[in-house]
Amino acid sequence: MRLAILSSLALLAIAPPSSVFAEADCSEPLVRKEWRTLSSEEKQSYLSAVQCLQKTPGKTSDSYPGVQSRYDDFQAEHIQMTDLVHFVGFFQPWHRMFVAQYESDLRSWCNYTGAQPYWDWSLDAVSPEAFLKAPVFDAVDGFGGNGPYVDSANDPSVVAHIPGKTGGGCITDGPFKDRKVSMGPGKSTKLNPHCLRRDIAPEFAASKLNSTMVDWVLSADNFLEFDIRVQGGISADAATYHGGGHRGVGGDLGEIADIYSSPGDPLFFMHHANMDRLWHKWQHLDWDTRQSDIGGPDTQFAYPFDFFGTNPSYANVTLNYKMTYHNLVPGPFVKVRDVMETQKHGLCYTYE
Ligand SMILES: *[C@@H]1O[C@H](CO)[C@@H](O)[C@H](O)[C@H]1NC(C)=O
Ligand SMILES: *[C@@H]1O[C@H](CO)[C@@H](O)[C@H](O)[C@H]1NC(C)=O
Ligand SMILES: *[C@@H]1O[C@H](CO)[C@@H](O)[C@H](O)[C@H]1NC(C)=O
Ligand SMILES: [Cu+2]
Repeated sequence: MRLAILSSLALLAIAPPSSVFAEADCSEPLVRKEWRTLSSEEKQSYLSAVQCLQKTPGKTSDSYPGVQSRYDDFQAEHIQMTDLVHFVGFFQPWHRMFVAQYESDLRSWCNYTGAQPYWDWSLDAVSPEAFLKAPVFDAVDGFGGNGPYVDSANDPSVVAHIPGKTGGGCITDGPFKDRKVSMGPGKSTKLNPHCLRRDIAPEFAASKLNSTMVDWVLSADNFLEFDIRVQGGISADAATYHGGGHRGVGGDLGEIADIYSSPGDPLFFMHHANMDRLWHKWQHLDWDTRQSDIGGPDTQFAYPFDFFGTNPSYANVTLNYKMTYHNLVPGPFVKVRDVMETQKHGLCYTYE
């Protein structure tokens, strides 16, 4: 990021005054593509880069004892920040930068030359059967599939029981089959090596991730309304597409369903890239207005109409709100204003 910003300043200094800042800043944006449109070779190079990041030394093990790799820096920072960055107005800006840093690290530390792909789950959520066959779950050209069925109906550790869950055990195939997830479940950043579990809930996914849901979310006419639709409620019933992706794949027991430790499943970044694509799409339906439309509370659950039955004091998030990433992202903070556009201020990507 710093390098990109510095080089863009250098470019500005020599560019004619009439040049458009966005072009000087980012003339060749990375083009993020849907997983199934990538060639087998492109899929393999992405999956290898993720595995490489999981072997690259981390930077934050002094703060988070469970960190074993650069990949783990992301999981740890998410665990640490969960209660500050979900059900707040900067939920989407925070995750936009989080995914962009991941993409940047895959490229700079692991020689990955592509963009972060995304998973358009609405293409698979056409039926429960189709969802189970989603290309992202492929054992060779994907992230592997479900775990074996584990009955969790009476498991007290389950936060929300997801109807129709079909798995719950350790994944049995794919490139992450033998990987030990370093931290989680839950809030702990202590080292707790464990297998990656998935607990796919195909009916739930088909009802929360289908194109009707996407169209409804995209039809919101201001950011606050859009964001509330994206984030949904806490219960399984009240989930929308954010919770639908996490719990449609993670069910009762999967890592990705854990609001804290979910980045332990590499599909987290595929899901969040798609959510970022939909925010980008929503913004560009009315770019003049929406490039600067932001809102919602800076404090978890503090929605004005008492959406979640709580009533903490709060301020509304503005473009000047400073988001924290500790040492994950360069610099002491990132302003919301700097991530409103995906081709400015060091961000440099778009969506196909
Ligand atoms: C990346 O490429 C450089 C130059 O070819 C090489 O020295 C380095 O080992 C590669 N790194 C990884 C993680 O593959
Ligand atoms: C599609 O999503 C909508 C909104 O969540 C839901 O009401 C509907 O039942 C879903 N359709 C199917 C076939 O699951
Ligand atoms: C935050 O914004 C909402 C919606 O515009 C408004 O109703 C509310 O009064 C604002 N809250 C504060 C603390 O400014
Ligand atoms: Cu999150």
